[in-house]
Order: sequence, then structure tokens, then C-alpha cells
Amino acid sequence: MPQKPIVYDAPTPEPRATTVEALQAQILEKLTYSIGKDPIVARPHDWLAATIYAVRDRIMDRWMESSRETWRTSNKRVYYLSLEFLIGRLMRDAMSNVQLMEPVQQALKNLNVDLGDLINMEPDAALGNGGLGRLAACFLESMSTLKIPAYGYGIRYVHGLFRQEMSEGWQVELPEEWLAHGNPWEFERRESAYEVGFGGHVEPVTDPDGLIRQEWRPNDHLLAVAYDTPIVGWRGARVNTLRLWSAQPIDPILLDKFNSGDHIGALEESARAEAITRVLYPADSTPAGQELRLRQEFFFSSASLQDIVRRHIQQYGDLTSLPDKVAIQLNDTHPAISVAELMRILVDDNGMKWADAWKVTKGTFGYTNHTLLPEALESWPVALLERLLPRHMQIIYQINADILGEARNRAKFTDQQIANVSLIDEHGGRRVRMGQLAFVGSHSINGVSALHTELMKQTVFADLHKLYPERINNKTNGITPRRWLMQCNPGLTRLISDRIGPAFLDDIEKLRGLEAHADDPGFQSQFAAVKRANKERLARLIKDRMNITVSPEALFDVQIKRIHEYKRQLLNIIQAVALYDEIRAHPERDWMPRVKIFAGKAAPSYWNAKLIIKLINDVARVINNDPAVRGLLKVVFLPNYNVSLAEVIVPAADLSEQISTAGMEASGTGNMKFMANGAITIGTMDGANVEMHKEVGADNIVIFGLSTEEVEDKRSRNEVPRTAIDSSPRLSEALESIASGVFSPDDPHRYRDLIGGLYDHDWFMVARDFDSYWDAQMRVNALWNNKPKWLGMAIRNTAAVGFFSSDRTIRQYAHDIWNVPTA
Ligand code: T68
Repeated sequence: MPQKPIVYDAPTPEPRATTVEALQAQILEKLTYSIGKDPIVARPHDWLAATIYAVRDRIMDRWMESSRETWRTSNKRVYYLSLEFLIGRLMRDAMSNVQLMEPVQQALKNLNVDLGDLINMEPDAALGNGGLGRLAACFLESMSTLKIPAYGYGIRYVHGLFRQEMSEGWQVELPEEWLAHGNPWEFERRESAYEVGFGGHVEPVTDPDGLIRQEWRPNDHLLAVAYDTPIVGWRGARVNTLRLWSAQPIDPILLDKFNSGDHIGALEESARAEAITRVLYPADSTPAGQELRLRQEFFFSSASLQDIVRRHIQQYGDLTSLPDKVAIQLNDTHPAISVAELMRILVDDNGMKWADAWKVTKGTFGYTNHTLLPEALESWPVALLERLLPRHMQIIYQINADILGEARNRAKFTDQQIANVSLIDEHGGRRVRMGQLAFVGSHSINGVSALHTELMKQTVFADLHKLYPERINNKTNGITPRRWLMQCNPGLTRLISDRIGPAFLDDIEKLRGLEAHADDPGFQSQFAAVKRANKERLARLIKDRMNITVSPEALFDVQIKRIHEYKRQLLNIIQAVALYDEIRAHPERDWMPRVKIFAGKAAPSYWNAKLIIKLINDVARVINNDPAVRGLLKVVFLPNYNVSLAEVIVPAADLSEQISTAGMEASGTGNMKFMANGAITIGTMDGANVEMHKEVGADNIVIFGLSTEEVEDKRSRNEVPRTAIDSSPRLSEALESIASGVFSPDDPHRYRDLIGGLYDHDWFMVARDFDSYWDAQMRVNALWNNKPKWLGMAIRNTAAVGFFSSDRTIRQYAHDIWNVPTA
């Protein structure tokens, strides 16, 4: 039975008015009474906070109504567990989704404050590294839009992803202080605090009815305190909660230590607890391999499960109905320890039978895989788990025994196959494979693009797929069209609306209607004018930040994403060098001006990625200052890539570089953002590019390079890259100039090893894809020289982006995995 009846018909306050006058009055009121500032002395940050408070109030009643409704209707809830949420700025998103942009702008204007200035001042919440974290943020917005009762659970890192600065072209990492001015969006919920334990031992205890149970007695405890942020859907459809956990000590200060004179020691426990949620691990696509990382993973998994279980019991009384009322999605393996923790809660804390608990667990969890790179698959040493989470290790062994029994007896697996599906990796030091744990503990395992999902079945999870053939399914990623079209590109949004009507704002597939106008010269010139204005804005930003002048007439060729060898920024910059050589060798040709724009962060410990950033900057310095180039080619590396910078760059791009080695980019989502904003993609048949090619048609995308099978074949035959280099004078010359120090006269050998690797093994097929990439770039040149053709293609890209809306993705999750209805 429910512990506490919920009163649904409690009185509610009147919703706040949304007129300009009401907003103006309330912003002033917030400034005075919530922030304590006289308007005469208020600083821009005070105005920002006051405006956010006023906007927030207009979301509050919908937030409460959303949660009341879920209690009242007993609808199923979805929980998205993710160690990363790359949400960026929230104010414009929130205002735009509840149609408050114009009245707030006017209200501020009356107060002599510019809304645009405030928007640019809001800190960019970078609680994630890259695509995986940004996907989580797009999903939250789509779940609210589709009226799914949902919660995001994650960590409230004090320092998000590092701030990137450049020192002579090298990346320098500095702490990001996104909370320095407080965070007006969040609500601290001290009443929602849970104890999380670590270490200790397991003890068998006998129940009053004679049954023996295992009980975990941790010897180290800390507190998880909830901070809630409202996430509002399009047109305020629903407001869901992003609940982020902050770690705090149980005893803030050890008074006896303090009194005995040990002032530092008295605070030690506090520092140790708070360390858990202090920093986001800045590694993407590689496991961090640190005890603190495992502590973060368990900390947020345990707190989230306690919260979920408490809410469920409060409403439904017992846990057997969990899979009917709760769906938990594991965003990659980072929360995979949840499988063992839920089993512990069900069996040890609630006395459920093992087999029943296992059914409940599998029925509740779904797992999304975001990478197949073998070096990126998470695993933890058995010894570490035994020390930190002894009961969970026992549970994992027991799950493993059941799975291996099934593999042997039902599926008649060979020893090799059994080793493959085992949760324990026995090679060189025993480790628990978190991917296998997440897989067996879930009823659904999904990849993030059609190609990636097929590769999951063929590679990492091949034998688990044989054992459970109905579990793997595909859910191609998507992006929210609100942030990535309507908010970041209001000019294009207006233009589309004028041409085909506003229905696409609520049904993105309606963008297909643009196809009929793709070759209309009038529409093309309006489309070009919007792009031109966006390019002018980006050119100003480049001038302000880098003091580099770029012409908005030039083709803006853009690659912005994490720096990684498989994403092949190296291929792009080598092409720039080859182009540079060619422009100087053939000044008489009809060259078209091009600006190559790069941005992205490298993991601090990833040497080659940092070296590639330095190379881009070295090449940029030489090319940008060589009068022989006559401005026909410019290279720009914009520091400190983040969501807000992407919102300015994406609408201004002509060409989108999606050039990963085939088979290595699980999906990509940047590719979709460019497509929405009318850029043409140059890309490999990798990740979601394959589906973009299908949606937009082969004539409207520039594809090059080896296929996944060809890459695999060359790797398995150990084919030497040298022949590809020797047979391409253009490539050889570019590589030699880089390796010999043309771009690094201060340290001529700086790039010797980086380039040497391309001759030796070239794992990422940079050399072997070069000629094909070059040819594709020449096709781009030809298209650019034919403006009507180019614009027709660009418009067809925007027209075809509907499939890549995260609303479509979330509908599929809701229907196929979570079994919840959508609006
Ligand atoms: C990305 N993965 C995929 N990982 O690379 C990308 N990894 O193809 C895909 O579109 C995206 O996920 C969304 O599905 C990541 O971004 C990480 O950031 C990461 C973080 C920590 C540890 C490992």
C-alpha cells in the first residue's frame, strides 16, 4: 500500500502573466527582492539572474502540473541515467519553448537591457564531453515535447569540461567555473538526500523466519543531495526534471579532530566526499580507469535507484510492478553497475527471490551502446570491485554463473563463445566487462545508427547476440530541431515558415515541402541571403577572437567535434597543405576562396590529438600569412569549442566535414545539425552518414573513401600504406613538407612521428583515403562554382532532415523499448 496518500487537488497559485508589463515588473521585483540589487547598481549578471527567475516562474506551474499528472494517472515513468548532460545554455531554450522570447526582449528593452547580451552571458553548462552528453540533452527536451514523464539523472559536477585556451598553438586546459555566479535554474532538494556506501564487507544475517540473507556493511558513507533543473518541451508541452546529484559528507566537520587541533584533518572527510562530484572526466571514447571514476559511477547509480525505488514504493507499494511503471535507460556502460545495485536492492533489502528479481531487473533496464572501439569498452579490475563494492561483486559472479549455464546448456556454446559472453575478462588480470553486464541485465540493447547496430551484432556482442537474438535493436540518433534549427537559426526558420507555412515547427517531417522550392531562383537567393548573414556573424566572431579576417564570400568548410584520430582532423589538415601547395604551384588557375574552420577539444592525456591541434595552428599560421596564397585559403582553429560556439558556427557552414574512418563513428550528431542548417556534407559511409545519404539522395551529399568492409579487409591483411603514399605525389609532397618542418621551423621534427605513423600502419586509413578525399573536395569546388546547383543541394539537405529529429528517435525508444505512449 502507498505509504503516504498523495493529495491531487491541493490548491495551486495563479500562473504568472506573460505580458510585457507583467514581465517587466517581475524582472524588477526579482532584481530587488531575490537578488537584493538596486536597478541603478545592478550588474549584467544580476539582470541575467533576475530574467532567469522571471522566466523560471512561468515554467513552474507547468512543472508541478506535469508531476501531479503522472501521480494522478499512474503513467509509466522513464529514467535516463547518464554520467553526462551537455545542456549548454538554458535561457533562450526555455524562453523560446514557452514563446516568451518577444515579450521578454521588449520588457528588458524597456529596462534598457539587451536580451542578446544577457543570453551570451549565461554560462554554458558543459557537463559532458561530446556527442553522448549532447544526445542526452536533446533527448530530455524531446521527452518533454512528447509528454513522456521522464527524469534525467546525472552528476552535478562543480567543474564541467575544461576550458580550452591556446598557448602558441598548444591546447592548455583550465578549470571551467560554470557555477561561479550561482545557478538560478537549479533547486537544491535537501530532503531528497540518500546515503551511498563504499567498501566494508558482506555479512550473512538470519531473518526472523529463519532465512539467511546477505547484508552489505559498507565502512565509508557519503550523502547524495539532489539538485533539480526544469526541462521544458516545445510549446511548454510538459516540464520534466533533470536531477543532478552532489556528493556531501555525512559529517561536514569532525569536531573532535578539530578540537584536538587537527584543523585540516577535521575537514578531510568533507574534501574526500566532495571530490566525487568535483570534476567531469575529460576523456571521451576511452575509459578513465580510475578509482574515482568508478566511485562516480556507483554514487550516481545508487542515489538514482534509491530515488526511483522510493518513488515507486510510495505510489505502488511493492517492487514486483517495477517494469510496468518504470523504464530505466543506461546511457552507455557508465551506469551499468545499476544492474547489480538493483539486484541488491530487490534481493537483499526487499527479500525478493533471485529469479523474480532478475526478471524485474531485465524488464526495467535498457542499454544504449555508443562505441565499438575495443579500447573504449569499460571494464573494472575484479580486485577493485571487491574492495569498493564487495556485495556487487558477489552478485555479478552469481549473474555470470546463470548466464554461462545458459550458454552451455541451452545454446551449447563452445569454450571460446563462453569466454566471449562471460562478464569476467580473464586476459591479463581479471576484469568485469561492463558492456556484458549491461547487456545481460537489459531487455533491450540498442546501437545509435543502422550501421553501428549491425556492427554490434557482428563484433563486440556477436555471441551475446546469438544467445539473446531478440535483444539488439537500432535507434538512430537525432537532434532537437528547436535548439539546432529554430533557436540557432531564426533567419532560416522565418524563411521556411514564410515559404511553406509554420506547420514544420510542430511536425518536422513537413520540411519535405521545401523540396518543391529547391530550384526556385527567388527562394534560392533568399536562402543564400540568410546563409550570408550567418556567415557575416561568424566572420565577426573570428575577427574578434582570432584577429583573422575571413571573407563571407568564401566557402566555409567546417570540422567541429572532439579531436580524435578516428575523426581524422589530420586528413583534413593534410588536404589543406596539399591545397596550399597547389595554389602556389598553379597561381593561374581559377581558385575559389575557402576557409577551413576547426574547433574541438582533445582529451588532456591524448598526445596525438593535442599534437593535431598544434599542427592545425602551425599550418594556419603559415598559410594565413603567405602572400602567395592571396587569401584564397585560410585556416582557423577556434578555441574552446562548446555548445554555444556550435550554435554560431553551424548556421554559418557551407560544407560539413564528417570524415571518420568507416566503421568507427557510431553515429555522429553534428552531421545532422549541419544538414538542418543547409550545409552540404562531405563524408564517409560511416555512422548516420549512411542514413543521411539515403534520406537526402546520393546527388545531394559528397561521399568518398573506403567502406567498412574495405577498411576491415586492409587491416586484416596488414596491408602496407606506403604504396598509397608513393602512388600519390600530392600526398607525398604534403606529408614530406609537414614531416620536414616546413610548418614547424622552431622544432622541425615535431611532426615526424605523427606523419611516420601514416607510413607504418596508418590504422585510421588517412593515407589510403587521401586521394579519394581530394577528388571529393574537387567535386565540392565544382559544385560551389555552380551556385544554383549548390543552393538546390543545400535546400534539399534542410528538407530531408526530418528523420534526424530526436522526436523521431524518442518516439522509437518510447514505442519499442520503454512501452510508454507519446504525444
Ligand atoms: C559518441 N560517443 C559517439 N562518447 O562517438 C558518436 N565515451 O558517434 C555518437 O553520435 C554519440 O556518442 C551519440 O550516440 C561519445 O560521445 C563519450 O563522450 C564518452 C565519454 C566518456 C567515456 C566514453
